[in-house]
Amino acid sequence: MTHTIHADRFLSDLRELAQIGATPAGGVSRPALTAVDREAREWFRRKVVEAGLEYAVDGAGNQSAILHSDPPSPKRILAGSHLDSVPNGGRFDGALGVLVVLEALRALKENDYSPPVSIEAINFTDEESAIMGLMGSRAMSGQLSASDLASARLPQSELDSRLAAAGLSRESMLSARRDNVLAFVELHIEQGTRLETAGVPIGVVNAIVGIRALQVRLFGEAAHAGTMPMQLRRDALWGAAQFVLRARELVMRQFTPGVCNVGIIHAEPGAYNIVPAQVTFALEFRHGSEAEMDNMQSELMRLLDDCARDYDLRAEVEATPPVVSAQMDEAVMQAIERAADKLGLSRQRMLSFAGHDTQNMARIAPSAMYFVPSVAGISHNPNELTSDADCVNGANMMLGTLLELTKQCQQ
Ligand code: HGY
Ligand code: MN
Ligand code: MN
Repeated sequence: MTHTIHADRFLSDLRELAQIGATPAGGVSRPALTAVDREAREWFRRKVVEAGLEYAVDGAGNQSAILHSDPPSPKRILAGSHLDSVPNGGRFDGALGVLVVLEALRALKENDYSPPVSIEAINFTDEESAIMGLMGSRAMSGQLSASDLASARLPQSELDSRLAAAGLSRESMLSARRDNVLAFVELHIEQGTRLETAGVPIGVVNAIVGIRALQVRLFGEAAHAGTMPMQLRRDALWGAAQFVLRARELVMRQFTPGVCNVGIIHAEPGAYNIVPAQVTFALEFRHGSEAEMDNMQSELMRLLDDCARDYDLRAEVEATPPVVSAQMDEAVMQAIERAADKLGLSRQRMLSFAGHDTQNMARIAPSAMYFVPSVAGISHNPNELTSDADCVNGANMMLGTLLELTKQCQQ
């Protein structure tokens, strides 16, 4: 049986979904469990029901579209990604990975294909860091704790209201662990330039970096910005600014290919004429090796102490839940590679510097993922773009990979 997806329908769904939370510059803004993310989730539920697939949602809000075996198998093959986005992000990050599975399951169902095991398309809750990042897959893999929720990246009252609005609770979040996953696979845009530069249409991910995120506070002293002599100031922003630039130098000099980022910074009390008394910033760093991440963390904290001392400041650091690096499963990678070979698509193995739900799923099932190219590597930006041809490749690859995985599960 030759299966192919319905490219027009698939691309039309991708465009339709991009209207939900659309931004003027052509991207999307769908922060996890806000009204616009809930609108996207409802859109997905309607598409699942229209396709005649079974719809389900777990205690963490992870949505499923299920193509059942006959009879429905207790163990399942899962595949998916996320519909939430970063603020002012692109319309492909996550969304493409959910829709390719929905389209693959629709095509299989329309071909009256009855899989040997039930197959689920998944939309994971809060993959981006609106709440904590990778929250839905953290819950499904049994790693989510009450303390993770207590150290979420938004006020606790906002967390509770977003959960309640989605029909969830802290208790339900902690009940979502699954132990019936036979294999997991995810398609994602590369969000980098390696595939485009190499002219290769498929990247087979063999490992995903670990990510650590710290909230840093530097405390100095508010003073009059006109009368306080420069040499007597305890300016918290001077310490923060020096840290940000020296952290960049340290990581580029000592920890390549690791990376670091300060994506949020806030000075208080925040006035033209007051020396900043306190600065809060979000520090994130990534590496493929946990041991190197440990070294990065101790060197960055040493640097922070030096910068605090230079301006007579006090530093406080609060960790948010880390994401551990993950190796991908060889058999699942080979299933992806067989699918690429059958489609005549060249491929290369590569490390992912973006975090993905797959690295959590790898804790409970053989997992792997594959990339399609991003134009100019642009992502987390409304100009994010993947060509229609590469999107259709991604969908046909998902169909082929799922067929390879069901064969593997029969053996
Ligand atoms: O930040 C990441 O790597 C992913 O986009 N959540
Ligand atoms: Mn992202
Ligand atoms: Mn993503």
